Amino acid sequence: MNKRILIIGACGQIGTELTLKLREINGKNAVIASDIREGNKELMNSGPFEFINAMEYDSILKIIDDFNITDVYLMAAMLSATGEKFPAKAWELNMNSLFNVLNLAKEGKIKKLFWPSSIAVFGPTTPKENTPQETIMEPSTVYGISKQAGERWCEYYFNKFGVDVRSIRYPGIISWKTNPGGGTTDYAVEIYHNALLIGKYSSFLKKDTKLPMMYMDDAIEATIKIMDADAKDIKIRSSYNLAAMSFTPEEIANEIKKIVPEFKISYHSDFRQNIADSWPKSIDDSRARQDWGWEHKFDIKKMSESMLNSLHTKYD
Ligand code: AKB
Repeated sequence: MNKRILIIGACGQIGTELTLKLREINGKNAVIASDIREGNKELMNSGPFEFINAMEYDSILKIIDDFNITDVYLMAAMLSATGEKFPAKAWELNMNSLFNVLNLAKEGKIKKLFWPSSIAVFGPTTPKENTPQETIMEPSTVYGISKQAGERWCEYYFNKFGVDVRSIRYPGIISWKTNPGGGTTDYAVEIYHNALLIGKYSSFLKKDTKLPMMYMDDAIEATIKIMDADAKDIKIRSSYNLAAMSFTPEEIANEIKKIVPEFKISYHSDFRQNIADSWPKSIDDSRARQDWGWEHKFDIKKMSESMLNSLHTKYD
């Protein structure tokens, strides 16, 4: 049977580009985009779209039946910074949406499931440099707690019910097509927009706060690669560490200055500093590289050139 894909949360930062790429590969009618709100023009014009609330089991089931869906990507979630403002809502959305799709897979309604985890599963007691796949995990944010619990449930559904669920721990994702919303790593996207629009940026993280990051093209490639891998090669059914680069606000500002010499940065940290301080600085992703051939392509230089070129064209 041909692959038929449903993306829940298709209008978000990663969902938008994932939908566009999967449509390019599989054909537009094989990929159903869904969200509780409409997305940008490019997304909305690229193929079929359905309104779905990720917390409503019956609405997901209806679309799965109507479109003979085989694979689901659950991209809807409340991220770290917003999660701290609305803890109960974050828990409810992040957990209920996951249980909905895990149960649909358990009941044989879908064949394969992608669910993103995050570096937020780690906490202040985790080793900060080259954080191993298996290590101390004591997340201190609601978002991180929901992702860690989610990982345990994914592994449980695989072991108990044979659910083919695959997951990666995304670092901060940097992209130009759609803005992120409510994350702690969002500064690394805003900084490029502000550099081009007003030539300056006020960072909400301190200048030496190093975090693991990845360019969107690499994130999309990893997501599609883990879903295309042979089931026998997916040896971790909680979630894989994934990495590309790590940098601080000061380092990214210096990279931007090479292209926009008049760019100025200042630092005024807020509540997101505590969140960032609880996360790893760099990640050991050797298991993903070994098991299903993960390789990143973008470093900070290549990413900065691509971001500024693309945004320049967008704003012109
Ligand atoms: C966030 O900052 O909350 C996210 C993440 C690292 O999962 N970008």
